[in-house]
Amino acid sequence: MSRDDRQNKKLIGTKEQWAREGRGLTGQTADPKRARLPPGQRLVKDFPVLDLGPQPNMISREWMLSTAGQIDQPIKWSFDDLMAQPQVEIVSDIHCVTTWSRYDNRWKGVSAKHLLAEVQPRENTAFLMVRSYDGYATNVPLSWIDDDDVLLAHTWNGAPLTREHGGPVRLVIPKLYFWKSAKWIRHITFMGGDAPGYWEARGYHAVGDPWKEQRYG
Ligand SMILES: Nc1nc2c(c(=O)[nH]1)N[C@H]1C(S)=C(S)[C@@H](COP(=O)(O)O)O[C@H]1N2
Ligand SMILES: [Mo]
Repeated sequence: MSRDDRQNKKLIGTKEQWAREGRGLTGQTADPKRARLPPGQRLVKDFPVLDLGPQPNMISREWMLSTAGQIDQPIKWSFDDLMAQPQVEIVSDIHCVTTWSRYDNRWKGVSAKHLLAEVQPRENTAFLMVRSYDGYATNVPLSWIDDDDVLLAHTWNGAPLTREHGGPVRLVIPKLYFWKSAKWIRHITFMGGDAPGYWEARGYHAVGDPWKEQRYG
């Protein structure tokens, strides 16, 4: 195993340990309309990189997003297809379960509302499983995706999203802990029932609302 592999394994092991210990929990909740910084979080100015280690080196020409499951109109978008959709710009905050938060990130991309309008989820859709090119997966309730600030983002602070932060395209769900914001997004399955993703199978919360401190469980 390489030095990088050993370090990645250590980081994943540490996060699993945190879930067992309930690390970071203050036992408090807050009202997002009144408290910009959720309980137990601290503000950072840099932009930390967190993932499982292997970062797909994908040029936009090779990128594809597909959808399946409980929808009437599955889509398959290339990067050009994505750029041909209506584009929006959203400034939002990041809250990572490892307790760092970063304010005022300017994302540009296609809104999740637009994607939902295109694929037309069926009545019984309740959860999405989002899958990535590095093998990562995370589950998100449809109600949290169906929000004006949720984006398929290709640009951060005026520049193309870098590889380490999930470029060419990542999901951004500002009102949930950042592990729900899948980098290098590849596929979305619309599901009637819930199922755990990578971290959810390792003790992390199915929803992950930072103001309710839904870190684990
Ligand atoms: N594909 C993929 N997406 C991912 C991850 C990952 O390992 N693979 N890690 C998640 C976690 S735990 C966090 S905190 C954020 C980190 O995003 P950043 O590296 O841009 O800060 O990405 C999330 N999305
Ligand atoms: Mo994270």
